[in-house]
Amino acid sequence: MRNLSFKEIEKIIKEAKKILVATHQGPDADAIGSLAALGMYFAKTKKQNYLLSISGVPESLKFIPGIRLIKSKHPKMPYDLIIGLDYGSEWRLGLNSYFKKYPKIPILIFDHHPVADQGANFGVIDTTYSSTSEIIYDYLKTIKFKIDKNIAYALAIGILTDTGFFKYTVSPKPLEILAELMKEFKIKPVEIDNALSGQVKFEALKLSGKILSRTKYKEKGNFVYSWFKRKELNKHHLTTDDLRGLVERLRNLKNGRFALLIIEERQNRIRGELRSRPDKNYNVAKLAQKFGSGGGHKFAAGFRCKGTIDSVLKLVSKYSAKR
Ligand SMILES: [Mn+2]
Repeated sequence: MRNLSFKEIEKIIKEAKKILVATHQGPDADAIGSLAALGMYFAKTKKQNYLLSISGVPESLKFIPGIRLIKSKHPKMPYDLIIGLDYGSEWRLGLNSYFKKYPKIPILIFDHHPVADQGANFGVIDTTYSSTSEIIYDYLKTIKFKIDKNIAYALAIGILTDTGFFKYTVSPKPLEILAELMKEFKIKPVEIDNALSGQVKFEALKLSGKILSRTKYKEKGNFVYSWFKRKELNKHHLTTDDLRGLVERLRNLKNGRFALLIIEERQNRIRGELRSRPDKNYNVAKLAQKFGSGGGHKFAAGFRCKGTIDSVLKLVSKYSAKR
């Protein structure tokens, strides 16, 4: 993996005739925001492109401009260049069979996750960025591309959500960028907050209450946790997207060094969500990595594995007990 300047990246993009842009499975607002923004940039510069989010666009993110350009199926033909966004590990792009079919396509990356197994040839991997959307903003600014209101809006959503509306950032830079977008394009963070957080379904709120009432403190490992099963969601016609923010409620607890939410996706299939905070200073990304398919950031990470709610709980307390 070769780190490139934005000028070098501009050249690579210019030289590619057609570009496949992909973001990670189970996309969040930064993944979709940066993907949509690049798509709108390519539309304006008349660059042939294919925008891919293998898990589609979650219902809650369908207000982001440009999402109608995003597809959820592998393209049928080879591209000159693949751009990977925000993905941390290669498998999270969901492109394995495409990579096998076309192994020679170079991969350009824009990512603010730590260097891991991204499998990229070149690009930007830089954890000092708050979000991939902030990297894209910097890129477009550096190459002097004039962004429009829709691109500004998509990037603002990524920056706002990945910084938790500036709660997680130690750098003033994302805040300065947002201030610029607000001045120039009349972007309103409160509108974005309402669109993201103000659409909770009645049944989702009630089920969240039930799940939160199961919360326990685990002494071995010193953490708090709760759990739910996909079946419970199905019963109320809900998706995991309807319950987002739940693990943040656990993180807000005074107790424990970190919070764990265990989700039984189907029999013998578990997803874990992990959160910590700067004042608790526990690196959940390192913990998630012990599960092989896990990864993320220092204070927000996740993993998938085989097992039951109980067996995963035991593993997490074992991994976190010895430091
Ligand atoms: Mn991100």
